Amino acid sequence: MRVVGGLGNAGCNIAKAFSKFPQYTTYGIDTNKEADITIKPRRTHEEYDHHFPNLKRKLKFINEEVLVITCGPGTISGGILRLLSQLENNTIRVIYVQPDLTLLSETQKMQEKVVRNVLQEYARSGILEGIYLIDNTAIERSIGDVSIAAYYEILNQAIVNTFHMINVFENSDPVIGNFITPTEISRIATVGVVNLDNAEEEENWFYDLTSVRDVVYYYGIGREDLKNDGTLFRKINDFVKSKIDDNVNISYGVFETGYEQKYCYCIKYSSMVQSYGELLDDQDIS
Ligand SMILES: Nc1nc2c(ncn2[C@@H]2O[C@H](COP(=O)(O)OP(=O)(O)OP(=O)(O)O)[C@@H](O)[C@H]2O)c(=O)[nH]1
Ligand SMILES: [Mg+2]
Repeated sequence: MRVVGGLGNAGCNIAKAFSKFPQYTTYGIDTNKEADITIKPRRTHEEYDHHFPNLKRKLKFINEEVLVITCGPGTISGGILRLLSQLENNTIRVIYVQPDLTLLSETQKMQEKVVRNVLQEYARSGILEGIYLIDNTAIERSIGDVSIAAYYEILNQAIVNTFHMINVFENSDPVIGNFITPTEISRIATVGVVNLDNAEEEENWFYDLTSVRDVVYYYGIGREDLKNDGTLFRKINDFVKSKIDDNVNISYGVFETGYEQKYCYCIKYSSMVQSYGELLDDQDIS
């Protein structure tokens, strides 16, 4: 994931938060002047879809790993498919931010549902390499109390730190691990963090994903602990084994980090469109 593009306010804020890491080139696309790429405001979702500007001159890269971030209820998210089509010669993954649905207007609810479903279908059909669903309310629960002033900033930091560390681990060799190659590609995913501080490990997922097929745990452990902590391997093994279930493949990897603190990030995959409490449509029955 070398290029990160955000569409709309939430997308731009999260893309910008990625820029603290030197590995990413980020682009925020929005209607305000402060955005990296400013586009003309439109009144409706449909107008953004029909009149989305050609940004190919600004987004000139090809064959890159691109991560696109957007939040469904926003009117500007109506342009997401046009934006994706302009990035077609890249490997594209999307982070879809689902906000608190109870606080949305009817129009926003409809827009949110359309964008969430279409993006998941794009992932299922392979146009997208994958989609990561994240739910603001779930992230908030995983963090605990969040002050109002710094609310989105704290959420966004949790999001980018988690994706960045998983990205780093996915591109490193584990010290030890059992990565299982999934039998079928599941392109709908979410991420989470395991709290290792408590006696009982606590998993905090950023989305309540259903029909899960594969779960991967990435442990980041400091060099000293890797050398000296004799109980660690058993603890990790016990935890991973406790997750085994007939329907789910469980993999893990232990990676060396330069930090003293231990980390565990996780990712889980499903091949089913997540309908979030809506009645099943045809697309959900496969
Ligand atoms: N995680 C996260 N969510 C945000 C952030 N900012 C806004 N949101 C959520 O995103 C939803 C969509 O709001 P915006 O991102 O402001 O909308 P937009 O994409 O700019 O779309 P417009 O309606 O065209 O302005 C809101 O319901 C907020 O809950 C952010 O920085 N981080
Ligand atoms: Mg906006």
